[in-house]
Amino acid sequence: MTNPAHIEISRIAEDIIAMRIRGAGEIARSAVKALLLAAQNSQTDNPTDLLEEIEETAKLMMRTRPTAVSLPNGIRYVVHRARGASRSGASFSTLRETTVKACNEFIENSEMAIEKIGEIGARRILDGDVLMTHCDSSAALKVIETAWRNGKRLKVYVTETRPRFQGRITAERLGALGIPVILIIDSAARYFMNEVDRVIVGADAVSANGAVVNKIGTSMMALAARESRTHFFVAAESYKFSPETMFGELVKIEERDASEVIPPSEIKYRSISVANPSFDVTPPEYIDFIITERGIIPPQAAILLLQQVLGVVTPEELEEFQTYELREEESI
Ligand code: RUB
Repeated sequence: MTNPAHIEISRIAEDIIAMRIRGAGEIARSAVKALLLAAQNSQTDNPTDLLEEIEETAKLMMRTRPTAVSLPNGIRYVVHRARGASRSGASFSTLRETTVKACNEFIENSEMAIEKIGEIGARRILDGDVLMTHCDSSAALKVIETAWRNGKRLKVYVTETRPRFQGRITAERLGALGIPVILIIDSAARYFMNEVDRVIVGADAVSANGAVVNKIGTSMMALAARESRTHFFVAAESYKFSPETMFGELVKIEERDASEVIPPSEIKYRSISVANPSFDVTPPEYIDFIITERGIIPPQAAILLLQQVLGVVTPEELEEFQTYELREEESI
């Protein structure tokens, strides 16, 4: 690789894999940033070669982490436009401009979406609320932060989120704003649930039936919330909704390395193995509503959001939307 941008692009891919870049929204923005780097720093002057470089970068990003649907959605947002320009005979500079514009648009829209979710979601948080959250979600935190900045007094239970302890990041972020935080172990969620008014979490993917894929442990928290009649909210930008699930595909749940759970040297017997799924699925009936940048929807309306926002209504249109085989087995 002679182009210095390629080094930066590989670094982004490695950082996503190693979770130095993490959280569904940030993963998508970083992958799109890689496409931006590829377009801006291309050393060719030929539109066909440029499109190839963009698609190669897209494929590299698609191989990083499988669950966050924001990643393929963000990549498609850009590649779809680049391909369209290329099909209509765009010159090198037009193709580059179109791609750069699409990348910037996606990144800006996604940042604006989080702000909007904060604004909308904060209206559903009441003064004096006791909240609970899991993992580290920018969208969920924005709701809490906005409510707090609007003068609502809050207390937030934050689960540490084994095995990677993203809950510590959340505790730090909320703590830095002066919000009272109680850091608890994951298995203490039910113990405290009766005290909690609202649980708010983020999402890596929302399927067409309104099921939410989020950090492992979310569904257990939803179960405990339902049992104690505690509201359960999800904060998710519309680019986390999965068009593939409209046509029967399942969201792939990432299985991470066993060493995240226990060092292999500490496993004494060969009959012991470790399972480390990184996400789980919360069924729609456990979710009160999903806060999107377009408004609050019941989870059952996920299908409508997919149809309206993404304009995907038939398998043929999905194929067009997919733009190319990004989801081939070896890439995820
Ligand atoms: C992060 C996680 C977050 C969602 C939403 O998992 O499950 O709740 O990605 O985050 P990981 P955001 O740490 O494995 O990436 O709202 O920031 O997109």
